[in-house]
Amino acid sequence: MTARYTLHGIFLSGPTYKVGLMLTLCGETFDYEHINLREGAQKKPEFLKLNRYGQVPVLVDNSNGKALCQSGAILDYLADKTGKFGGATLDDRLRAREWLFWGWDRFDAPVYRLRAWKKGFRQFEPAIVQLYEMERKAAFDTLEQHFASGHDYLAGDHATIADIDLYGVAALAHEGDYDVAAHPHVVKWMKRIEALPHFKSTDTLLPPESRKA
Ligand SMILES: N[C@@H](CCC(=O)N[C@@H](CS)C(=O)NCC(=O)O)C(=O)O
Repeated sequence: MTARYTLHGIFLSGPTYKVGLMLTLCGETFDYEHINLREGAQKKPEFLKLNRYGQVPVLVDNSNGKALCQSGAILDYLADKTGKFGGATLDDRLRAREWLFWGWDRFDAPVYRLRAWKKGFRQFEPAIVQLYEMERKAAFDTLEQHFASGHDYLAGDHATIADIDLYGVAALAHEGDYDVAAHPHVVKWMKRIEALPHFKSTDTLLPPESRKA
């Protein structure tokens, strides 16, 4: 039987992990379709019908046929559909979205790109590496400041899509040789997310091949 959701992605992809983590924390089972980026499967016409940008992740909601892309937008959709992690009040929902957009502006790019560089997937000139290193540290400093000023989560008193999204980034920073331990309040927040029911880590959540729920 087809599960309610099908996640198209690749196990090495940070944004695919974010969506998988949201589904898992929401207790949703999902089919998983491995997209072989090395073979360019994401640029094939049949995949472009699902995502015009030719990227993973894509989430298909099999209950209505909708194909969604952009991990932050997918998390927002899932919060709406499941009633979970959307934020308890209007203020929490607004704040969660601010952090989501901040993430893509300041956090995801330097962390993901330095990880890809370290793994040899991408090449950068030394000056670009230096710029990303500065941006990565500045973003972690912003998070540290937030949690050091008495907040347990990014928006309100409970985990929201913002925590799930930015946790998905922070959890991969060490693969770009970043020492997250330099930010003790960020580490405590990460442990809080890891203690949520059904949590799965970056290396256990997604299989290297397709699978049915
Ligand atoms: N902002 C997008 C980023 C997606 C993204 O960068 N996907 C990468 C894998 S991590 C990809 O598909 N790269 C292949 C390509 O661009 O051709 C999201 O959050 O979904």
